[in-house]
Amino acid sequence: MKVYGTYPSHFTRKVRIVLQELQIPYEFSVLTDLMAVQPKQFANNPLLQLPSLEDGSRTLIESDLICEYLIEKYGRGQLRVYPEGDIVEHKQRLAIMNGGMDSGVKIIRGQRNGISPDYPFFQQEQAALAASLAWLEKDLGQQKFYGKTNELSLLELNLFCFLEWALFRKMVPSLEQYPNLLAFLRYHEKRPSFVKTHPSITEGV
Ligand SMILES: N[C@@H](CCC(=O)N[C@@H](CS)C(=O)NCC(=O)O)C(=O)O
Repeated sequence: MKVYGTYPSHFTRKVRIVLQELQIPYEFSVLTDLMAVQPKQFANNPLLQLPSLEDGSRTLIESDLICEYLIEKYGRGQLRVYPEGDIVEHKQRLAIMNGGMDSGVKIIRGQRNGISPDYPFFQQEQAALAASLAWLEKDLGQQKFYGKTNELSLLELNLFCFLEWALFRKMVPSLEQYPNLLAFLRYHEKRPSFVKTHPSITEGV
């Protein structure tokens, strides 16, 4: 099993957490030229994005699809894709988390390319990121899990990766204005698979 990505990438981190949780050994190949324009420089991802996963003869892109594939193929019930409950509501949550993370990626790509953050484009992305956090804050309430059985699913994992990345990349100065999200982060932050994959750690798997 081989994962292509970068250490700070929140999308890559989701896959690394699932692999840790399922105790699947893997090789981590770090992509270094993020300005490259050939799919082959992104492990053949035609969208020039990361992560991607190689499992035998199969290559997959899209972090959620990869996580879902791993959980369904290797999970033996340890992790859930979605919690029990209303699947439409869960998919909407996931879309808002991913949308906020995408806004963050656009902002970082602008910075990397030396484009002024004063452009309305980036201000809109920043506003979308903040609005996604506000939506998630209200939706989560005081829950620490989205399902009643307190099992880790793709939703908690996504939210956690989004929040720690937003702080790490200084997309938000703190989570003080989002007390529910802050409490959620504090509740989960000692989980070994989360600790081992913090975006500041740039070695190991
Ligand atoms: N929907 C994709 C999004 C992947 C994505 O945007 N990845 C970022 C890294 S976190 C990326 O490839 N950015 C290109 C870059 O940084 O140049 C997924 O879930 O895998």
